[in-house]
Amino acid sequence: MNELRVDGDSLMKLLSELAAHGRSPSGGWTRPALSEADAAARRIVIARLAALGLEIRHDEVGNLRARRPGSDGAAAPVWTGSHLDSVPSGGYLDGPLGVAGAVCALEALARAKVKTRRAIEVVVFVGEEGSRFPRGTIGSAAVSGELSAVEVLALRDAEGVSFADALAAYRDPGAAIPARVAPGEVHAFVELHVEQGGVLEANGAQIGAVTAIAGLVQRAVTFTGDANHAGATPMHLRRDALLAAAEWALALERAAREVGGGAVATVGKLEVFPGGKNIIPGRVEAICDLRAPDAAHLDAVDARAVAALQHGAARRVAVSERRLQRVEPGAMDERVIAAVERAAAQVGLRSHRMVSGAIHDALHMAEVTASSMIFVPSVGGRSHCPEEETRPEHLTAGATVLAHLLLGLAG
Ligand code: HGY
Ligand code: MN
Ligand code: MN
Repeated sequence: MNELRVDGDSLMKLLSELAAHGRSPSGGWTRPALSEADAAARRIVIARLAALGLEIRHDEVGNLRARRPGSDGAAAPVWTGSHLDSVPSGGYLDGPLGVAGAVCALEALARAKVKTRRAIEVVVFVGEEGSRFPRGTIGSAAVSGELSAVEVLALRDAEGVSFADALAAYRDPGAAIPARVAPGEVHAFVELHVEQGGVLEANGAQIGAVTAIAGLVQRAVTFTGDANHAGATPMHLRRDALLAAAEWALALERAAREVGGGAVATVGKLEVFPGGKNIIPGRVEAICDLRAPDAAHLDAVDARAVAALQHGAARRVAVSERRLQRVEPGAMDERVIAAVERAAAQVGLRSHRMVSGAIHDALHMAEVTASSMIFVPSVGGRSHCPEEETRPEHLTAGATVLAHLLLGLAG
């Protein structure tokens, strides 16, 4: 059914409508989970899906669940979707492409007058980025059961606002359905997403078929020294919290390079207190983000990160740390990976099998159903920054592959 094609203009128009919410004065997009910008973008998606006649529901943690019925009501549905929340000053495609692509893929199925045997559900997962609340992939972790709804609703942001109170921003009408999905309740899951790296560009491929997703550990560390006068305190008397943190960050870089196997380490968030230009830093709050494609390398880089905290002692700086999150790496399902490759071939596109270094909701969905992802190339391999971009023809190609894949999986 080669006439099954997504309308590229409609996809770009929907992406720009979503991008109108959450523009950041510092450039890019800042759309925290459950913020008014997040809720506004979600209402646009609801309107488009309702116009297609889908049954619109929401679950107890705020995941949106829009259902296109199939001819066999007893058959487990196929799910597709992604997230709308962003990192601070991020891009406009990370998340929204998977949501807008799903909307446009279902519009293409409707235009082609396709009735599938299985229902298809479009899911907008809440709080994937972990930028507002202490952890990420919140909505999909509630679906897989890694988090209970009670645990999610009790999460608090930096201002002390509970997830439960923030959820009111969505103003979802009616009763919520349970978030937890048991294995077998969903036939398959597929997420369309920008690659966020440079592998597809380097291989000249338009479509990525994701075989596995890296795991992650995030730790919050506090370095406590002495705030003191920058001019009157001799170097040998200092307990400089920032220098201890700096040595730790450099030790993390060494650890990732030496552990290898695709391990990476980042200190993306670091705050200096009291923060005066003429005060020796008394306290530093830092968060590290460690990733690896398999548990052994993730354990190795995490162990090195914890061991490197002893740098503080050499400077008489006290160090305390707590783990914020650990997400296990996960393999995607061969049946769905092959279906991605078939769908790409159906529309004449070259696909490339690859591992995702970024975390996605598909990682939790893989715990309850056969899952994989469709990647499209990121220009210059850039993401989580205002420069995030993908060529329109690749965006449309990815959504068209999704339409063919959904038709194939839903039967
Ligand atoms: O951090 C990640 O990999 C994803 O963007 N949340
Ligand atoms: Mn992201
Ligand atoms: Mn994402």
